[in-house]
Amino acid sequence: MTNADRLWRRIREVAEIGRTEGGGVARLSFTGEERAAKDLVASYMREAGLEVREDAAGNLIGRREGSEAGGPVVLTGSHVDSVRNGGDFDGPLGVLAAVEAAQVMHEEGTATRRPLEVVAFTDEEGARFSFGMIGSRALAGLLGPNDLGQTDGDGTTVAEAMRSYGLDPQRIGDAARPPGSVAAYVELHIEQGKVLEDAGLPVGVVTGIAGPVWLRLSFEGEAGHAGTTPMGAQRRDALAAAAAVMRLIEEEATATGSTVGTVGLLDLSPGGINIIPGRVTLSLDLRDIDETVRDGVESRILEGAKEICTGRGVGFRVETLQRLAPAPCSEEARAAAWAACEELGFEPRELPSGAGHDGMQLIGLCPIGMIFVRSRDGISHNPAEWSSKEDCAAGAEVLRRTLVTLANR
Ligand code: HGY
Ligand code: MN
Ligand code: MN
Repeated sequence: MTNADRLWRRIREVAEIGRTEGGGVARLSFTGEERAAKDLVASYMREAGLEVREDAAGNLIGRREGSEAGGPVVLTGSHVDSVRNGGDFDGPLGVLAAVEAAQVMHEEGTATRRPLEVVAFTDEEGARFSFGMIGSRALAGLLGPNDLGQTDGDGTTVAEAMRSYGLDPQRIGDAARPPGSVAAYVELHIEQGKVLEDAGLPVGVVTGIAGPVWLRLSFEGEAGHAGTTPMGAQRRDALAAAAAVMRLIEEEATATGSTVGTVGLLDLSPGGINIIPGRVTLSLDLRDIDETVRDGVESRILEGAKEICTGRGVGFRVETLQRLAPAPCSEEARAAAWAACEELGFEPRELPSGAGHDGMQLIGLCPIGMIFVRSRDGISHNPAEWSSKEDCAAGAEVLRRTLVTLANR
């Protein structure tokens, strides 16, 4: 059985790496904080009897051999990078529960037919480059040396950050796993919503992952004197145009009842209390579990934005930063997790994931599964993010039993 105290101690230890003043965590990709967290997790992996290495994308991997030599591996894990002022559980819970599962198998001498690999993926969040899931994209063979030009706020590219971290971006293709080499990927993660809390349940089985589209919207107006420029046609106020588009985003996303639209980043220039904003860029994160619904909302927003900007004499440009299809969890993984919940006396509950996860990148490589742990008040990407020790241990035990089932298929 899962050692709840050991799992909880490790969660607390990792959470102290990159602690922010506000009590959150900041571990951006290819920084010292992500490096320190991976080094600590590597020490836990060795305690769990795993063979530890890092691949060409910086994914930290701990391997446990199966009774059958070779053959496809069952992969499990999550990430240890975070958003800029995130919580203690988003990512590390999945990595540490996977290490715990492997350690219990090691201690109890549980033989599995297939090998098991525990992974801490590089840069799931995309907080530094607005281009996330770098490690899982690379492992799925979706990234080459020419795909690493995205820049962070200081203008550093992914490739440059990799080099400073000791990786060779030219070799990122070496992280790719051959087709057929992975039997399944299963991740434990906090729900980051309120479904399980409202149902009074500690764990849930994920049916699928909503697909995010990330866009950068640019508005080109004309900086001008706030005092001498009359309201109306003479003003080409980029921020006023952007505000009208933000209102449209909220209206169109709300209208479907299932889509979510968020403007998380806003930048304006030149910036001054008495200057009409000349230039604005916004980020748009648009998601739905149904890709057709999501893309319909996207096209209505972009059509409306063009009309708004034309009417205001403001230029409008769109860049797509990432576009991911919703990813369904496999029947096999869902059934294995459902059975594990029943064995443990938890009422099985299925639910979709509004948040994106690394499994979305692996869906072309192998079937995926996800298990959720209850989040207090549904809060995440926030220092107040919290899951109880009991719920974390319950999720880890459901994960372990699910992994054993899939590794003996
Ligand atoms: O953005 C997401 O949904 C995830 O937390 N990376
Ligand atoms: Mn996460
Ligand atoms: Mn997250």
